[in-house]
Amino acid sequence: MTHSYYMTWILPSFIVFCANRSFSSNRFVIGLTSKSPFRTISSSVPRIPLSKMALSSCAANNDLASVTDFVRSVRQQVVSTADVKPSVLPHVVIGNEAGDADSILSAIGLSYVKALQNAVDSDDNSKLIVPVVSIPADNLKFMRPETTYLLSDCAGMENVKADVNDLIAIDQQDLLPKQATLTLTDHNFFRGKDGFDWVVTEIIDHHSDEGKHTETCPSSKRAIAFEDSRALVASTTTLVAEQFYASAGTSKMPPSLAILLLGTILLDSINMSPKAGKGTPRDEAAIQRLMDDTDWAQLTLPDEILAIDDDGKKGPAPDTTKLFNQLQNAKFSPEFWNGLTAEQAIRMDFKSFSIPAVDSSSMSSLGLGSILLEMGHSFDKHGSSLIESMARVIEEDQSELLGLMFNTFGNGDQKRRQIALASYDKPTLGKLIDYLTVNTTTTPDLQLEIVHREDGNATGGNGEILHMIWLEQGNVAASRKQVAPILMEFFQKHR
Ligand SMILES: [Mn+2]
Repeated sequence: MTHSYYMTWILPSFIVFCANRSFSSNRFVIGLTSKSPFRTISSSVPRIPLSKMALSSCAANNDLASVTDFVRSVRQQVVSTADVKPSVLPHVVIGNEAGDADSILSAIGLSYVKALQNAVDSDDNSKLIVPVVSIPADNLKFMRPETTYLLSDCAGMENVKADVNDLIAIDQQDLLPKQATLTLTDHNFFRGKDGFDWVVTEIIDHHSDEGKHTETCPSSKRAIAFEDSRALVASTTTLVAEQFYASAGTSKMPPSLAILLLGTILLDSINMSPKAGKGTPRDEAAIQRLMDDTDWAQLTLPDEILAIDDDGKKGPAPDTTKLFNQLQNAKFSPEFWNGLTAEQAIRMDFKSFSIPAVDSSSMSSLGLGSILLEMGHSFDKHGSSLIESMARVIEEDQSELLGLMFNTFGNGDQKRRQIALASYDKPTLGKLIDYLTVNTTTTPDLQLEIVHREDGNATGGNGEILHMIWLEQGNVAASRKQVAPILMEFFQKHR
């Protein structure tokens, strides 16, 4: 009881006290709603600088000192207030269901930025902001090596792989608020969660806008950096960095947050490789500012990613190429991918999309998984179990189509993409393949070439035959962000 009292009252009060004391004359929050997130970070909105003194005098003792302290205190508050009906609805921030580094770290990063901003905005300091990991807790621990490297090795969240850690994941039902408002990061359509009343009120994303949640999330609250079939930023974490700097004045970003954002932007932009065609000037500007404008000496980074200064000595700052290579190697590690079962590999980075069904009154879905191995190698390695798993996933999800996108790197930034499409509906699959390969008018042209057709004898529970086509994708720059809308368009218009 005393513990609960302390957590529910004293802790928030302390933050309020701290905020009022240190920041009341230094308002640095300009307000999320009052400006376009598409504006560049050199926005001309007048700012009142938050002095470093003010930041450190408060940060020394409260839960906003680092991203790790922040998530720990959020979890403690959630645990201790589980039975208390809040006077203000908690606000959940969550990434997409595939749960890549961008989804998980943009949600954590944006929550922390919002909390930092609220701490100096005395009108709105009572709101509990809860970042939620969008995949099951065990998946993060065991199946996201690049994300756990950033969180534990770089940002100091040491217990990230422990059974009880500081984060809250989507399958930890007891810890999730039953009622909440919601910010979606790295996606813009939340399909809902059984038993939970969550209302989307804000979107921060870089995917094609599916036009959902418009009643509760009007255009002024939709920061969707996607135009003309292209993402305007490679990473949602670039948008998070922009939001921080747009209201921070001269105050520096806590280095524990800076390293999470920096690592994710490097991963998503393929270290700003021009050949990969992902990174944009906004990503470049964010990387520059994170590198130049962070007090790296406050953070102890792993030796293997440290930059070497002019004297040939390792300094406290990260080397962007070393950091990128470390993360990329963790993510694409063949040992890691070869260690997964066929179904784990399919579900590892998986998204499903709603499409109108044949009778056009109901909806069905298409699923798209991303596998970081070569396609032929994957089918050889798993043999029939990969095809059987594909059949099972199609049945479980009641999908019309399952696509597996195989994505590998050769030496340097040599990229290769392949797609395997599978469906029980042979005529529709045939039409789709024609749509994609014969006189195609899709934007962009995926430059697909058929390499193999198979009418698999992986009969599922219903005894039907699974039809499958393997394709080589010549346009190696086109990721799921481009491929998914093309497939959706086919099902909407041409079936
Ligand atoms: Mn993303």
